[in-house]
Amino acid sequence: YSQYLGNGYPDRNSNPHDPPRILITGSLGQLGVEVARFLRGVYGQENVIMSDIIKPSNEVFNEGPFIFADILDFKGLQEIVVMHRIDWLIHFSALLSAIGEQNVPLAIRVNIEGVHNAIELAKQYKLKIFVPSTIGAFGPESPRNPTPNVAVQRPKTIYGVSKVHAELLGEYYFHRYGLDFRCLRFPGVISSDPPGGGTTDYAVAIFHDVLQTGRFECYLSPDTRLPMMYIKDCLRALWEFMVTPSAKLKRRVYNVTAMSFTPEELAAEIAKQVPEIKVTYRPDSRQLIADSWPQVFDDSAAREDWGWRHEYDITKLVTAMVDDVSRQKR
Ligand code: AKB
Repeated sequence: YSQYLGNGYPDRNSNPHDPPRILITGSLGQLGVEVARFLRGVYGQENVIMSDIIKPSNEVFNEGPFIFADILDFKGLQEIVVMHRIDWLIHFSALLSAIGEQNVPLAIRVNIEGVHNAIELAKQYKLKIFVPSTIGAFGPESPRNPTPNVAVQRPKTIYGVSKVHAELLGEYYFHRYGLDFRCLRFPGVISSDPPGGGTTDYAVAIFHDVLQTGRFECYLSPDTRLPMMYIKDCLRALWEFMVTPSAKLKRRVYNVTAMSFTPEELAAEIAKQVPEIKVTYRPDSRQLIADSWPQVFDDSAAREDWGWRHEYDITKLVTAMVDDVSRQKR
């Protein structure tokens, strides 16, 4: 009857396995597949369980455990944690910045109700929990160049509002219940997997379009500077942060980044490797979002406290992406 006894679940739930058993929610988004591959490489295929409410490709399904999990179904999540003996929860389910504006009620459910469930679940079962935040958790009143770890946060998207909420709720659960909540504010993450519904997505789409057609129409103006990071740096940041002993962390939420560039600068760098590309600019509503976000992200706290170092600058990023996307198209 332990489940009826309030907060205290049996001790065996609080003895994490070695290696940890990890559940990834929303794992078919931009980061999930890559994070699962990375963590399976470290902890073993069977110990990393991908989940989502949509159907995976055969390739993803055959790579390791995949289950259905609806982040809005708390009982279903409890069952998964119990039956799969989960130790870490990596909570990716979220509607991103641009798509969130198109369906605010859904974004509130997925991003806010979803994070309530994830954090409460982690508390009940003593899971270590990672929730990504974003440059989008800042707004026009925040210092934009650079944006320090602690600054005014008045985001103007529902995505940003939900991420500030997640940061604060996670910190609250840490102080109130000792929950091992960890959160990185990521910049735009660039990988060959298609993102969906973000404002920084242009920096991925440009590679696919120019390698296929030689052309790209950018929905941001040429001088829109945003912080960015290559997927390999993102995966390493997440993992290094997760394995840092709690005592070393001076905070639960850290800015991380690798570089900042504008569409024009990225196009110029790509042109060094893919000659005769043509990039045109037609800003749309995503411009307003980008104009309210940090231009340069100050991640010195992550560098000092747990040794964060990026590896990919813009030149290395472009070489890697041209290679990744060309291989995908072959
Ligand atoms: C988005 O553009 O919405 C995301 C992000 C920066 O959080 N990629």
